[in-house]
Amino acid sequence: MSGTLRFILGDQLSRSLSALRDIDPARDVVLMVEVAEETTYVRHHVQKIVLVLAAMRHFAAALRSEGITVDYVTLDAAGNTGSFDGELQRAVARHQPERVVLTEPGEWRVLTQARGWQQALGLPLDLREDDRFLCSRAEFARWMEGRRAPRMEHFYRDMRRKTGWLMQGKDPVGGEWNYDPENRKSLPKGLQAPVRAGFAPDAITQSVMTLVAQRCEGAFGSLDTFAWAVTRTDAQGALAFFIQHCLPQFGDYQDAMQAGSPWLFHAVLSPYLNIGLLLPTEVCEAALAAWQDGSAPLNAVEGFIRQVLGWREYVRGLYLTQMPAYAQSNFLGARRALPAFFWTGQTRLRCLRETIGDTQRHAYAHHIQRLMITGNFALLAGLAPAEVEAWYLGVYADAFEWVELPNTHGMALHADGGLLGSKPYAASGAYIDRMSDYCGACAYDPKLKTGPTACPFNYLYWNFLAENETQLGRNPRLAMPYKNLQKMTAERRLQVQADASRFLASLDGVG
Ligand code: DLZ
Ligand code: SF4
Repeated sequence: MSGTLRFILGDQLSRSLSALRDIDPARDVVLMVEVAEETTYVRHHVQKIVLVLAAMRHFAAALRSEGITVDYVTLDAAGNTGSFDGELQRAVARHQPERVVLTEPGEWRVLTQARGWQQALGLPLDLREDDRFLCSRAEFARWMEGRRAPRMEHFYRDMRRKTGWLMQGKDPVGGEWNYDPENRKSLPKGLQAPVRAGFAPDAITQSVMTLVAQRCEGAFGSLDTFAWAVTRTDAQGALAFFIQHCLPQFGDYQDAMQAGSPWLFHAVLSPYLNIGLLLPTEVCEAALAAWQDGSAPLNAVEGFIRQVLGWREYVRGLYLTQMPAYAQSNFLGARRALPAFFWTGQTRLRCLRETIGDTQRHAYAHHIQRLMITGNFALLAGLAPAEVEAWYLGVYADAFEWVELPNTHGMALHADGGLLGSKPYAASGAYIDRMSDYCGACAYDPKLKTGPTACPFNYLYWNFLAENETQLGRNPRLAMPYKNLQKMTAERRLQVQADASRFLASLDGVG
């Protein structure tokens, strides 16, 4: 072959991808490979594996229907070496291309591998920027220059100015940049979230399900509830559903939690954005159009735009500029092993049982469940960041390290010492009781502060503050809780410590 080998990874399923832009169907070959290494580098949810592989197969079919030659290696293909390195080597031997083109992998682990491919293959490698993001790598690096305490809110405002989204001249529409204070309502009794039908697996997806069930025995979670979109058309359907049925109330109930309802009014578009079936610009433009035609209020649309234009771009920028050192920090010195119930869901703490149950059933939990239930628990219990991060990276359909790591390591665990968030998101049972319906049917009582039936989040919260006083005591955003800790009687402090020690010591046994 005298053309180019274009290697497309499982989260690069966009027709506008930089590696496909100048394709010559007469001379070039697209390479896509299903490899065991990508399914096992962390223990994955079985639905995440199926989502990626089924979407890859559908994307390959769409390229072929355009007349593009796709060399597609399935997980069970004879001779499959099980790794990107091995499969690229084999494909180069098969096709003898002039060069290889690849869009930069999103995960540091794979980017590092890719940087070695030119030498390993003895061929020119054109490693192109992933320009599906709204802020380029260089633009973010420039934005970071000279900032000692970078903050998402400042970045977000600059991105609003750059795109002109929700702007009136130099000012934000409505007078505020951020409507978060309006977005913290608990769910009124009787309010029903929209029913999501999901997408029934077609023959291609079903064959992936059979293959994955056979080959990925150690994977987590259930497969019989698989209902993800695996094509761009269906992902666009999911976007339309969100805009019409969920966006109007998305803002109001963004922080609310309800047993058995991981979706509520959330977009649930992150898996599609993160594997490339949808692009950030189109989802933002759809939300803006809903605001313009009056079908969704400003607090909802601004909240959504902030997630995609602000937060998503910001965490990626931080990841790219801070790796690989970022993953190594452990500001609070947290060392406890991940309790087994993160994998089984078997715990008496109902909020955790429900959140982990949602995760098992759907490879999804919404961001407040991830931050304020599992994340908050991991923070308060002092779980080792690397173990918690591997869990989040594996179990969520939308988790790729560039987005998962800053959210877990930085925002949830404060392991980066405050680079991402200015304070740890620590909360006691009162917050969970206010924002959810979990506590009513729990074995523990959120109103009790100490003793065997007290909500563990209550004493773990004070124990966490006491144990981390050296690191956190001077944080101005924690001034109030530390003042309250100081006011606590010695007797109460001892009780908190005793309750916390008993609970933590028995984590795997009693939970
Ligand atoms: C997540 C995933 C899985 C489970 N399997 C594959 C695969 O077999 N082939 C592939 O190209 N990509 C897969 N992926 C997505 C990759 O892990 C993802 O592209 C890289 O981590 C990005 O750096
Ligand atoms: Fe969770 Fe505590 Fe409420 Fe139980 S009482 S659901 S452990 S917050």
